[in-house]
Amino acid sequence: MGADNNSQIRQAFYERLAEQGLAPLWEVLHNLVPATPNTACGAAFWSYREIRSLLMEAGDLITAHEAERRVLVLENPFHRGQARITNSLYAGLQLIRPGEVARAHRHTQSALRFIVEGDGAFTAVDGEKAYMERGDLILTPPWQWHDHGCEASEPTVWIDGLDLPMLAYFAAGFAEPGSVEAQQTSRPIGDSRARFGVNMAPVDWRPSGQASPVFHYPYAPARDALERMSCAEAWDPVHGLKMRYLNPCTGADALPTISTFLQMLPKSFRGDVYRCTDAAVYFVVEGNGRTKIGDAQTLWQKDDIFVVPNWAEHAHEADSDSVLFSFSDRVVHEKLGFWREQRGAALFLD
Ligand code: GTQ
Repeated sequence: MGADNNSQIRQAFYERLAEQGLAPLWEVLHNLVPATPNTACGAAFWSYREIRSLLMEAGDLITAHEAERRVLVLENPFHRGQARITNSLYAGLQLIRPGEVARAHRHTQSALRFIVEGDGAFTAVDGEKAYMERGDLILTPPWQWHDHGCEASEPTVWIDGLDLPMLAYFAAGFAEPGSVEAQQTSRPIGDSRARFGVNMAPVDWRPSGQASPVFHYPYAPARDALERMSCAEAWDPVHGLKMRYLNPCTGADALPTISTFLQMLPKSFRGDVYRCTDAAVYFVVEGNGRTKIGDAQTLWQKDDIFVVPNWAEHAHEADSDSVLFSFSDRVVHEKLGFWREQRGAALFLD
């Protein structure tokens, strides 16, 4: 009776506080300062094989011109209606049909493209075109003009990864439409790679800005690097062989807000349990297997997309030689000093 009375008095007090723009911290303290990360993000999975026809249908319903970007957003069911795949990142599948152009624009958000199918589409970034093939990674650093087009006879599909929710959180997004559909190129194809992509840089050049001056990371040399490394059989018990795409001129992550990775898991790999503070989006470039996430497991095969949430205990297993591309906001956690990881088979017993 006394307790009820007390709670009624408190409630009345809270209402008077609210009128003054005040709230009692003690009611929410443990949610605000949780012992371990609290995330709305949950595990999610898309079978490319199952959703491809919907993307092609979108191609019949709307032109790239009308849509500006013809994209099906990969919306995490745990973030329904929020156009995000994790707390901080957006992802989508973009379709460009032969002859189409997705018009030039620029924004302060960083973007990556990872090519799923089609050879012969291009992205132009700040005056330089790159032709894209399956498995290539293309970066659009903040505030750089970019347009996409397809000169091939087959449609091209890629995964878009952007830091849209992050910039929305900071309310720091700016965008500007281009004055033309496709930008004029001012440098030949391969120019940035020639200048910055072979472990050299022009003699008096100094980095300005944080993004990599190389914006096209082709699959073939990355795949070859993993293949060569695999000969040493120094597999990491959690990650197999996992490489991070870097800005070759600074050694930092290739984008200022999104980390990007390519990893190889050999046939029969059974990874140790692991968790880390960044939630990651995975794309299966090659192979098949499963990722155990908490008590559940995600079965994956070539072209599938899945999410491992923040601080979720997980372990990768491969049934055939597999290559996974992934991206996350790890670089931000690291820069700000709160990235954490934990390894070990005991984790699931917590
Ligand atoms: O290609 O610039 O999926 O601005 C979402 C927003 C792609 C792009 C998206 C964008 C883009």
